[in-house]
This record gives sequence, structure tokens and C-alpha cells, in this order.
Amino acid sequence: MSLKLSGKPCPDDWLKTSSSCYYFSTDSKNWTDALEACKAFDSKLVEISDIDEDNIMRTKARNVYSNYWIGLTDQRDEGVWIWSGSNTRLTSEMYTNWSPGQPDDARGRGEDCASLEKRYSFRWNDEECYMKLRYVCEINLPKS
Ligand SMILES: [Ca+2]
Ligand SMILES: [Ca+2]
Repeated sequence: MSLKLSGKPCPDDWLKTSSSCYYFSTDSKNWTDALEACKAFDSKLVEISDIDEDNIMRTKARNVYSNYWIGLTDQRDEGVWIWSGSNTRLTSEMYTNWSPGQPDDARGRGEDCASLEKRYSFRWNDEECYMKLRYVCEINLPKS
């Protein structure tokens, strides 16, 4: 399925801000399936680039009281975090909001996909990618 915007800034039922449209899923998927679901909407798993965007995500997650996948992964190269949608490597100059002690690649098998984690006040956590969580898709709007 491919949503066509047909002149509208955002698909119906997506949250619109000045820079993006967001879809907060009500279903739960593993990280890879969540990525594919966003692609099917011609969107990406959300890429959080500043505190304002992070606050929008955390407020929604807090209200629903659910974890959400975001677009960060270190599946390819352990410890190298990539925003999957734009294939951008996360650098120390870029905005992050990891919970203290995260990412910890915990649980033996490793944790390679990032989520907003309710146990950590919806700050970022690395989690096992096969876990089924809700997810946030994003469409960047053209800069006006
Ligand atoms: Ca990892
Ligand atoms: Ca973790």
C-alpha cells in the first residue's frame, strides 16, 4: 500500500508539525517489520533530530504509555548507530536522549534497535530488535 499525499501536507490521521508528519502505530511489530511498514507509507521510522521533536515523541508515548521503536540501529556494526531513514551515522555533535547507562547492548544476544522506553521516562534505550513494539513513522515536509 502506498499513500499518495494528493496535495495534502500529511495523510489523514497523521500528526502534522511545521517540518514533518508522524504516524504513531497502534499495532506492534519487530523493528525490521516496523521499518517496512513505514516504507509502505512512503515514510521512514522516525528520525529524532532535536529536543522539540523528541518532546513530541515522548509526550505521545507517555500519553499512550507504550514503548515505540525509533529509526536508530547498530545492527550492521556494533556501537555504530545509524538513523536508518537517511542512513546517517549518529555522531557526538548530534542530538541524542539515551537514558543513563544506555545503550548497553544488554541481554547477551545484544540490543541493536532503539526505542522510547517507558521504564526510562521514554528516553532512548537499545532493545532486542525482534521485540514487538509500537513504532513511529515520519515524513519530512519540504522546507518552506
Ligand atoms: Ca548493539
Ligand atoms: Ca538497553
